[in-house]
Amino acid sequence: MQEKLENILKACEQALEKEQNLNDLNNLKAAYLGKKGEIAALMMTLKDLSNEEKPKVGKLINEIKQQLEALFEAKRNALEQVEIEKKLKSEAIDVTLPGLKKSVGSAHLLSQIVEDIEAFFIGLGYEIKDGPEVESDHYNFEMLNLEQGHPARAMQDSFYIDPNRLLRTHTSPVQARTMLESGGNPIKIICPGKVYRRDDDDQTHSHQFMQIEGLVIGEKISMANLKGTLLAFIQYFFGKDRNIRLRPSYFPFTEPSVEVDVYSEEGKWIEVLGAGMVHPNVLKMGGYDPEKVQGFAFGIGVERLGILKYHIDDIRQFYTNDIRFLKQFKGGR
Ligand code: FA5
Repeated sequence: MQEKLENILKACEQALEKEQNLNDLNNLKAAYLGKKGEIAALMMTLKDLSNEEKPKVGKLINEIKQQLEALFEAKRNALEQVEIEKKLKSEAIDVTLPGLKKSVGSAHLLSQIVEDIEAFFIGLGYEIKDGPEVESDHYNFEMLNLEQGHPARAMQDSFYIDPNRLLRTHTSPVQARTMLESGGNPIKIICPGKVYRRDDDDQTHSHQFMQIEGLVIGEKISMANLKGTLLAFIQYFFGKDRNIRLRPSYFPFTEPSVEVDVYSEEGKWIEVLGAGMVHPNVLKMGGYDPEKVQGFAFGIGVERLGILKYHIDDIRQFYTNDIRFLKQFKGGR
């Protein structure tokens, strides 16, 4: 028996030496130490031995069993170590390699301009408002004194979605929405947003552009307030030396109406916005008594201001996403 056991031990040692793989090691362990393994088989033979021999042989088998267990444990540790080292090697990072440069984006020039303008008006106590870009004919035109068939509707060629809905042609519908919301209280808001017109695209026209609407309603509001506000705004935006010119104009929702030009560095007057005193009909439809309160409103063309300030040659530069153009204005956020 002693010899048999030593042979098993030797055979196992040899088999273990060749073993390189943890899975196979488990199979080998089962063959020696498992329920149906060699040691278990020897244990089964104990019952055939005499009472005298039984404890001796039993002890011997147990000793070999313990040795075998120690051998398997040692081999398993060794193989695991090898595996860890392999993994460490394959996952090693060469920290001396040059890193990948991440390019950081920045706010689009139009967003920078809008934020700049918002900052000015917030400073004067205005609130920022929002309105839908898909607007009803009712708010885009009718509430602004432009009933169906009004000839001035032709001034703003529109993209209709169905007979009652269109992409708003200006931010002015927010005037009407805000008046109805405000329940007759004073108003001081601006509303920046996208607007859409069926204009042919050229250097100064785009079918999609941005406006910033302004609306102030209260007691004793006059044209002088409008002019003072716009002059302060233009001088904030362009610098103190700039002047503005108010030309009489026509909008159905303001009376009187003006078009505002800025004196450009090239020595020309350039139109940047439309404005006027809110028409009594518009005040009435919005729930205000034109005998008691007055208001002024304006609609700034954001791209036109940007073109003037940053000497941009073509309005389409704002929308074609040429990275060489955009990179020139990374100064903002
Ligand atoms: C209006 O849209 C009026 N709602 C403005 C207004 C508001 C008047 C409140 C009175 C009271 P107008 O169509 O002129 O007006 O447009 C206003 C500004 O938007 C223009 O001065 C111009 O700067 C800009 N604009 C107009 N059409 C285009 C276009 N196709 N592309 C780029 N900018 C444009």
